Amino acid sequence: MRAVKVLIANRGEIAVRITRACRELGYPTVAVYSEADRAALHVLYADEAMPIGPAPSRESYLRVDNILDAAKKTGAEAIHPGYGFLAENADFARACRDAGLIFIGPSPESIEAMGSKTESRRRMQAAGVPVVPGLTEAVKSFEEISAFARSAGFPIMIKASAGGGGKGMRFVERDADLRAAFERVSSEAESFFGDGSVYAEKFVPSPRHIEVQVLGDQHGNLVHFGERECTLQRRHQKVVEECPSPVVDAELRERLGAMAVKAAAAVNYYSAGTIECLMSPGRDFYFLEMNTRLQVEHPVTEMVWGVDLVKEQLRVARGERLEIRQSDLAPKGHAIECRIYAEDPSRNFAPSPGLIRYINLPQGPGVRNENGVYAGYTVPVHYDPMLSKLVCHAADRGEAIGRMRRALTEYRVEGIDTTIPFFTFIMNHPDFVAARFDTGFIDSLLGHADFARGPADEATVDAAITAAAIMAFEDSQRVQIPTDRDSPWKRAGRAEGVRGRE
Ligand code: MV4
Repeated sequence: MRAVKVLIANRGEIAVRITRACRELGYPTVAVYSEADRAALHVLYADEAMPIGPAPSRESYLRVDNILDAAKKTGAEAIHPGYGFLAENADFARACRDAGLIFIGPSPESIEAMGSKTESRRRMQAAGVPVVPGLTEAVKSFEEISAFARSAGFPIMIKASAGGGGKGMRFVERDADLRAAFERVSSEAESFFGDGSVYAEKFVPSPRHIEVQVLGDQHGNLVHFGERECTLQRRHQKVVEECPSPVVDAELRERLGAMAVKAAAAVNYYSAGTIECLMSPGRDFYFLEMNTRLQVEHPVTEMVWGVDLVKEQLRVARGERLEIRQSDLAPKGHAIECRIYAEDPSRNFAPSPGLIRYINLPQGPGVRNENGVYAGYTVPVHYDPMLSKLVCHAADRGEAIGRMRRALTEYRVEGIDTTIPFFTFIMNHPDFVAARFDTGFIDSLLGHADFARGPADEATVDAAITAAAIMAFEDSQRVQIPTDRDSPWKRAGRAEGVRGRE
């Protein structure tokens, strides 16, 4: 098929990642950038680059008119939205289509169907996909929520119909808290999403977040690439993802995959997408929501299942039929991803923007960096502070953890703080190694559990204790490099210490 010029309507590591896939297919690329991103890696890497506005996202990366104008000026024929920004904006997908451009993602209709939590729950229920027990229509009054709580029993979750990813939701444990929670979620939903409608679900205790990768073409063919374990989250932000899940066996994987394909088929899905589920400790799983885009954590699936999801997106966007058959697919090994953020874990993950004076990325067998920065680059304050993703793949989970520990020791960033020490701490935490965790694990470690209560200073104290633990652990791992100024005895002792660790 002839090459098409692709405009990547995103920034950072994912823009670089998409540019790579385009380059491998021989497609010319156009980067777009805000004034703050003039020297960003994705701009340097693309074949062409177009400015789309001032630093604030709402004046640049969210400006549909500026992005379409850049496509027109450069003769781009396709647009890849990446994730975040406009990736799940049905109006943007429609505007691309109306401008005669290929939107590298699903149809606007699929995006819309899955954009409303109540609509998606209704569609899933009709398709025979298990949903979290609860309402499938937005309530019209407090009395409806109260009636639901009485019939279902506490605890419940009140959620915004237009919400997702943890925004606009409240855990309610008792009747006395119900009205306040209902009013809070409604007003937050109105201000966040411009839609104050809410519904309720039965609370699923100690859940795991298990998500299933699907890929469809425009001819009704759909396959799945198994599950990802995304339970390790901090304040609803995924921090460590892995594939496969340590609690899913081949039989459960087959059931999860069948459910995901059925869910995607129910909205005539094509391109890459992810079905998010809650899984109870008893391994019951329930549809939570569908992400109608490529996900941040897609590389762990790619490394285990041997697929390039972005290339597949580019192919199906042009109308090509899937050549992959489900029977050809099987997972191999285990992959773990750590999201490297410009944040200081010893200061409660305070953002740490600024000039990267030096960076050394880990290498070696089974190590993949999805990186969006370089030495000399200044991390801007305007955007999500994720710098890159470190992904390690090995034959099994134990070896993948060991490889991640080794890779993290090689990872050096000078000039700003990063979350690297936090991952060293996690990779050595006995509960992580034993896969003994649920969605509250990280927040409880740091005292921010969504359902925990207690004064803020308790959380700060916990954060300080955790930071001290991270730093103490890091010191214990630090190799003492002998220096000429040291006495020969001290040098000998240190050298012995290093040898002793081998
Ligand atoms: C839930 C739940 C328990 N029961 N719904 C959080 C973000 C959004 N994806 C939905 N979330 C949850 N919904 C019911 N009925 C627990 C969570 C939840 C969670 C889910 C997945 C991963 C991390 C989480 C952290 C806190 C709460």
